[in-house]
Amino acid sequence: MANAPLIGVVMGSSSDWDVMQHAVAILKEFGVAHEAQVISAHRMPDQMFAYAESARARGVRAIIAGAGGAAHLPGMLAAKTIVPILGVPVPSKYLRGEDSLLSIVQMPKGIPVSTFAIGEAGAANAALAAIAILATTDDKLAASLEQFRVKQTQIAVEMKLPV
Ligand code: RP5
Repeated sequence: MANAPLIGVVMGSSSDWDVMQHAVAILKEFGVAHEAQVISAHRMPDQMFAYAESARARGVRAIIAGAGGAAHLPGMLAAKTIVPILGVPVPSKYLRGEDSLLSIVQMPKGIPVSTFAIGEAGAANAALAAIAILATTDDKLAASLEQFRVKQTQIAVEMKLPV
């Protein structure tokens, strides 16, 4: 059970991977046990419900869900589980992800989905937020997150301009 996934990363299509890999990269960097798979809300509704219904009992503490277009995956997962859902709007072909963003962020009252920026930054930040959730009860992970911030600050402080 030591390697049972604490964070689930799901996406509506393999075409979302270019964006969602940035969430997985952060989870790997912090050594957080995770799983990643395609679950399409409209093409795999039964599997989507089964995933959401079993997540909490399997020990999953947060689910990062990315989708594009009429992006109902995060909201429908949230409808079926109390495990926190972190929604990532994936850029879409015609509306550049503004459709994805609005689909995910505009949840009606009662079923929350935490919504992140469109694209790569959103995927990475969703993973950092998932880690922050785990860090509330994991001091080692909290220290790693603090260290990540320190390193990031150092990089910004050392930035040089070509002038
Ligand atoms: C959504 O439709 C997926 O999340 C993806 O962003 C988008 C396009 O899917 P594909 O046609 O590339 O499979 O369900």
